[in-house]
Amino acid sequence: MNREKLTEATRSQMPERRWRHVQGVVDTAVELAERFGGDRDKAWLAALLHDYTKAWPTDRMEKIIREQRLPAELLDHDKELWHAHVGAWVVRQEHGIDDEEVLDAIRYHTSGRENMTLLDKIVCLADYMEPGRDFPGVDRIRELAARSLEEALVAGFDSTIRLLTERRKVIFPLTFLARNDLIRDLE
Ligand code: DGI
Ligand code: FE
Ligand code: FE
Ligand code: FE
Repeated sequence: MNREKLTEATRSQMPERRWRHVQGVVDTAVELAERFGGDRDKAWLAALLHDYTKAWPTDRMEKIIREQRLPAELLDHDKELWHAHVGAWVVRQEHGIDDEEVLDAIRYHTSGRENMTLLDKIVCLADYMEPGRDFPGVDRIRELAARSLEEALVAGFDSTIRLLTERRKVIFPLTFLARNDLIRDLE
C-alpha cells in the first residue's frame, strides 16, 4: 500500500476544510503515539482514514449499513455516528486495509467503546484536540493530554455528552460505556 496514493484517495473524498481537519488529526495522532508508546505507522494510517466517508451523502452510508449488515442500531441514532463504521468497511473494500486494530480505531473513533486499545484512544483523542478544533474545553483536553490519554479522553467524552444533552439529542450508549470504563480504570 502506497502512502501517497492513499493520501490522495482520502483527500478526494472530502472538501478542503475537512481535509485540513484530517491532516491535523494525522499530525496529532503521530505525536500522541510517540508520547505514549503507540505504533506510529498505525496511528498515521488510522488517523488518515478516520473520516473517510464523513462527507458522503447519508443515503449512500445508509445503504452500506443495511446491505453489509453493519450494526442496525446505528440507524436509530445520530447520522453523525455512521461514518465511523461505514468508513472502516469502505477502506477495507477500496484499499484492502485489513489490520483489525486500525479498522477498530476508525470504527470506534466517534463513540469510543469499552476496553479501548491504545490505538483507539490515540485516534479518538487526536480527533478531539487537533489544532483546528475550537470548542469550549478543548484547551483543557490538550493540557490533560500532555500527561494522560485517559484523563484527556474522559474530558473529551464529557464535553460531547454535555453538548448532546444541551441539544436534547439521543446519546449512543457506547459513548457512556467508553467513558465509564475509562473512569473505572483511572480510579
Ligand atoms: O467526524 P468528526 O466531526 O471529526 O468527529 P466525530 O467523528 O467525533 O463526530 C462527532 C460528532 O458526532 C459530534 O458532532 C457529536 C456527534 N454525535 C452524535 N451523537 C453522538 C455523537 N458523538 C458521540 N460520541 N456519541 C453520540 O451519541
Ligand atoms: Fe469522525
Ligand atoms: Fe471524536
Ligand atoms: Fe474527525
